[in-house]
Amino acid sequence: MPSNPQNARARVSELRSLLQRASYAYYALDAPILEDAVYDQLYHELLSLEQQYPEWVTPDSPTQRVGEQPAQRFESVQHRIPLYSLENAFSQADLVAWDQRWRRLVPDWEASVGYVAELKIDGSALALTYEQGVLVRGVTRGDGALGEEITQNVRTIRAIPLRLNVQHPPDWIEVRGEAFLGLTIFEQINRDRSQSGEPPFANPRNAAAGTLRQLDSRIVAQRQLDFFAYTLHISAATPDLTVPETQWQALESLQKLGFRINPHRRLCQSLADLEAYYQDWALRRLDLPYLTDGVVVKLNAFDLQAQLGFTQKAPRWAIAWKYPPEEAATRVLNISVNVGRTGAITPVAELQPVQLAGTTVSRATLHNRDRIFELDIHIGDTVVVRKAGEIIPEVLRVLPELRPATAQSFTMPTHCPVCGQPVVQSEEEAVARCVNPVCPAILKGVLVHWVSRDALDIDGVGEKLIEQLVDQGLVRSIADLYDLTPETLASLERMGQKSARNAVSAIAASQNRPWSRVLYGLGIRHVGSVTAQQLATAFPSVAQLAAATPKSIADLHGIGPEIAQSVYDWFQTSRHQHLIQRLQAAGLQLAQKETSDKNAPQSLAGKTFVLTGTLPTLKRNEAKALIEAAGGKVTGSVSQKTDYVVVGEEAGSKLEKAKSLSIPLLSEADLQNLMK
Ligand code: 0OW
Repeated sequence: MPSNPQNARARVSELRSLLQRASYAYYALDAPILEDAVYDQLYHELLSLEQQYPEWVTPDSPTQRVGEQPAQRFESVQHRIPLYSLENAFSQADLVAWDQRWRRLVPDWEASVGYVAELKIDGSALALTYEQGVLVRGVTRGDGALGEEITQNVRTIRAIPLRLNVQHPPDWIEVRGEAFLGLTIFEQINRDRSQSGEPPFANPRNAAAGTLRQLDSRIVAQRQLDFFAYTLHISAATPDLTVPETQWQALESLQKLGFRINPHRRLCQSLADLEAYYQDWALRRLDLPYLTDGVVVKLNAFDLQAQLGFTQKAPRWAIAWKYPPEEAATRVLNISVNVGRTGAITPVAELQPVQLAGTTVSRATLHNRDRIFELDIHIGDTVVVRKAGEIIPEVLRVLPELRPATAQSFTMPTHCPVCGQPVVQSEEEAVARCVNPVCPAILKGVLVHWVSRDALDIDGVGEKLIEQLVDQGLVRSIADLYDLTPETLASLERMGQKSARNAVSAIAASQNRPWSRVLYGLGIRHVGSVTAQQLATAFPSVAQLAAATPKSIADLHGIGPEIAQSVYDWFQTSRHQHLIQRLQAAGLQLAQKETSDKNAPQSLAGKTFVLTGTLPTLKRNEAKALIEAAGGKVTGSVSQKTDYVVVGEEAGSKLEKAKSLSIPLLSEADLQNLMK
């Protein structure tokens, strides 16, 4: 840590430029120059220097990404250049028709024409403005003419540079691209949302759009939005940057400026090339870590684009060649209601099983009463269901012309179907809830959450066993799990002596799970696994957290007032206080253990790992934590930069990829040896 202000000043600008270069390498070049742990260490050094000398903070400092105060609302702003949408093609014939259409408009265009093919990212479009190289505004697409100014949310997206990566930036530049959520983080967000009783997002596109419009940028920061740039408007050339004359050059300039562009683009010389690209990616795209829904075809030459111009809604020189969405029609056999862990009562359509996106779909959530009303869905109706990627199937629409005379309308129950208590229909949310704290359905949900992988991770205690334990009154709270004996369990259906003993020992073993897992397992509303980790670090024991005020919790980085109030209220409830005492008596970890990881040998420093399949003893996130504690890095996809692939049972396409790139394979035991 530098001693005097001069050295400190030099250190601050040195750190800033290194962190900026590291972000550029990581996001724009996909070629990291710093390990995450080193980046974080330097980041925190800069943060503490800026806290020491606040007058030195500049808006483009990497520490200035998350705003502290939620916005009240977003301003509407006019796009300087309309943010057009795209005309759609659904077949090769449509593509040919588009090609003939634009050619008729420029009959004297003799030059050979290049097309740029880009994967169509299924996210939410954004327009970014930079002045003198610094990000000054981020705006949603809106209706194409008017968008919402969401700069403070855009700043939290790590793939979007706060400062352009060139010495001589243009006075003004506008960059457009797609903000999106990767499939892994999307599923984690939905797991967290259903744990905290919020309805899941139907697909990553809605999740991205919804996140961008979040008023609290701390929540946006937790969602880890990503971004691919694809359009560049520039005021004038600079010593670093010529004005691009083609889309291909524009993409290369965007990368040079520090933006992430999709690596799977292809320069095509004919419709046959485009067809080949479209077919190449029809299946390969399903292995990508993000959703795509087509191919965007653009005429490469900007002078040709200028000649063709735009229709009312879209450019004449581009088209979106869509992949057929996974849709199918099927019958609604029944509509039942599911009472979730937090009492949320959600209608579910029981369907005639149908094949969709490679899986058999027999249920689809109907979300809530409003959705039922919108769809006007009846029992017996034929509906169209859709599954984009591995996302939960959704009912798109009813086919009323196929409604049978025997169709029955559905109304939400006024009393909980499980415990009979009246249902509370909150007005601000569309969700109906059972509020009976000892409703068996809620208790089952609480227990399923407690034994789940990211909570206490208790193998051998699944939903079926929990159903029996609750229905037979053997378990009335989480703590009762720790009083179960093998004899009690062996008397239940499908439970032999051996599985009874295994279940009891698995329950006992969960006493060693860390405090953060216990906190997450308690199922406090709005406390997902990430928030639980933060709270457990800031309040290393249950006593400290139980004594905390809403303000001291809300002051934590990234924790909003809503989460803080929910945590505070939970600990005020006597039933919860009693539960904590019983869990303490049962030997659960209600305080942070001193981890030895701090001085774990950095035996894996600089090595990148990919995990695939189910490992014999380590859970996925435990293996990840061990590798990172030893200085290694874990990524989601196999590439040239992967040093090792750790292979478990039922390893998938990542194993094939590793073999094709002849990347060394490790078993869990090999990994443990490597770390010694
Ligand atoms: N989603 C995409 C994508 C893309 C723009 C340029 C002018 C009109 C469309 O991956 N790769 N390229 C473009 O080019 N647009 C895209 O998405 C559009 C933007 C607005 C609606 C779609 O999301």
